[in-house]
Amino acid sequence: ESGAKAWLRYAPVKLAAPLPQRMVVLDKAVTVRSAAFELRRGLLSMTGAAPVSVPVSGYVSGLGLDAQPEFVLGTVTEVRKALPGWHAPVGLKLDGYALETFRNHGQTDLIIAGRTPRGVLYGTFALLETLGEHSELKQLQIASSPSAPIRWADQWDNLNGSIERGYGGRSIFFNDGHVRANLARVGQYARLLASVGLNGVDVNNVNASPQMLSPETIAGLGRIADVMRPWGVRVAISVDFRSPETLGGMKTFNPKDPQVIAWWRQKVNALYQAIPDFAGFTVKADSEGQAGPSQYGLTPAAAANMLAGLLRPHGGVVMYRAFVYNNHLDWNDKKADRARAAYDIFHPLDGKFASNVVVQIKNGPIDFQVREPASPLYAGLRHTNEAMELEVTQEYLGQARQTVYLVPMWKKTLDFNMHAENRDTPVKSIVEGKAFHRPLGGYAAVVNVGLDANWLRNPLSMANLWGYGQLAWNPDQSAEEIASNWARLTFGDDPRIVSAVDSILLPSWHVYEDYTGPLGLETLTDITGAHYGPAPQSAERNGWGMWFRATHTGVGMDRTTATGTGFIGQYPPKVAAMYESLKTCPDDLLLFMHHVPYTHRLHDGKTVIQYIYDSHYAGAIAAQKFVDEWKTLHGLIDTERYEQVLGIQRYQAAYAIVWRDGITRYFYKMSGIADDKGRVGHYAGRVTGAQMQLRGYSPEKVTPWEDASDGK
Ligand code: BDP
Repeated sequence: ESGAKAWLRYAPVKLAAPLPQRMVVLDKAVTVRSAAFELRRGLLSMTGAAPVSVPVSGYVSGLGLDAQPEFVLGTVTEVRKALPGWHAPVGLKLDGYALETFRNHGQTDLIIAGRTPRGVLYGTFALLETLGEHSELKQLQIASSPSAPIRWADQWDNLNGSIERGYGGRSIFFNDGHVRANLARVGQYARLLASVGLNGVDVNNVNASPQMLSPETIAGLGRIADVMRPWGVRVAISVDFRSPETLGGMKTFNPKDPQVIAWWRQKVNALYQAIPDFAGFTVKADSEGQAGPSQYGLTPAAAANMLAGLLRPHGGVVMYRAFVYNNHLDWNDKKADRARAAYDIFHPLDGKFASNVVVQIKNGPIDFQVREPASPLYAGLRHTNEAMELEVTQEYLGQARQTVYLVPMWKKTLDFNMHAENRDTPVKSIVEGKAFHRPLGGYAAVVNVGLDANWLRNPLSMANLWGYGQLAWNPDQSAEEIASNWARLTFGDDPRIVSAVDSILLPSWHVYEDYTGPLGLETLTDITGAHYGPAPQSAERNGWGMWFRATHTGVGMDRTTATGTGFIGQYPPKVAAMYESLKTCPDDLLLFMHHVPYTHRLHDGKTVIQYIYDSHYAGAIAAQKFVDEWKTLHGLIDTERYEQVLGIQRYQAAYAIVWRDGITRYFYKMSGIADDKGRVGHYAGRVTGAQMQLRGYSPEKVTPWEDASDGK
């Protein structure tokens, strides 16, 4: 198997009870037609028989359906008309669905009813998933609604076909400066996203090309939208705020300038001509070299509201990214702190954003590191719509070469109680709009699938895309249940398969953290290039601010209000108090919040330096165990995926040692404190390249030194 089908393999099931042989489709909407198509396709594959579509006889005259067991698909309104005895569950939200068995004329019908046509599609996927997981559909009584209206996948695709931080091949949307002629993969991607309830895709890089707004690209975007629409997935694009200048040839891009506004209006109108259900813009401005309103002394609110005003009449939104910071910070300035930036800039603007602006906030205050606290900005905006930005593509987290299941990490942020207004306000309740009664909100995750047959290259990485969709729909699900369901649908429901896959996925985030950057050190990788591999020196002493301030005596960023950057003071009082005190600050974020001596003792009495050594060794051993776990699947799953993952796990096991040695030697050199187990710096039996007899090669000094053996 190539992995192209992902979790939609529809493997044969042994049916516990017969299913209806007929299907009535009560709605002509395109997403309902997709639902009917999917139901037939799924059931044919799983049970060997697809239900026959029967005409909607009798229903028009209000007589109800005939006395045969049937799948009944339609919006709640249509189903009620067809089956007057049926009552829709109360409280279904937009895009929500009901799955119910219903006694009708002595027969049992299976109702798939959506609040909207899109809900019918989600209900159908849910029904097929239930069948795949349990082999039966007895006594269905399910009502389910998404947690929030915005559930997007973002792609950082460039018009030339490359993908920024993409590891699964080239763009499925673009090539050579144009929208691809063949968009078959786009349709398949939309189907995959719909199957987990995702409803929008921003198709291009946040570092956007102005050419996204050229007439030719807009026409191409129209074709993309046509292919995704049957799956209920709307198109959005990222825009470069400087476009009126670069593309429009104007002398300014000032958002207050009437001509600039007129230029954007014309672009928005052209987009809606091509795409009547266009979802909106994502904006990265004043960030990492992208121009923005600050050039004219204006705020993000001024920029966002200008665009929002043009999109509003059409039903579009602006996702304005809070990822705004100065990447030329002064390392010598002890108060400089990148983590503060989003709150410092956006908190004062709370309440100033238009109703169709959503401020899109990365899960942590820095940038998708292996462990970060929840961004304090979540509690810092109470009169502004918010969305959480996550990364499915494993940029800092092993890319497609290492297995890291991210759901437990995301859960940690979603469940984190901000104690805003001294109430229980877990982050998920804020982005969903519940905590502060916001009408709009939700989730956007950078996915970056590519042309590789299996989408993300590492087959196990697909658990992250599945998991993202699951959480965006219902953040209360557990990481364990999400992993097991994914394993069952992706590889097979043999308990040995599920347990082996779980035993790799579930600990993988901690394992990765252990052999990269534990205790809140962040990922300790190279900052200016590929973001891959151990390179702590590269993370420090540059303007990018991913610092952990290691000296010869201690380590960690002092972010306290008492002596540090004051970042901790951005949290509501209860959370701030917890982080501020060494007694209550959790060990796993200790060095994110505090600067301590290497000999500082953690809550269990171990010193910081010894913990850094031990965790790296433990992590590397755990990564090697993944290989053995995976090997238990030999013969239980298809050879193709078995071999592919085996290769990845073997590589990960080896690369974990590269990490272990790079980081432990770095801290040994910095602290001068020996590992009390005598491991660091003593590698019995190891022969480095520089020690070998070299023919045609000569040893070179390497910078940073920790990337090499003995600096050479
Ligand atoms: C960083 C990525 C960079 C993105 C940036 C962003 O390395 O490629 O452009 O985030 O989110 O993590 O804008």
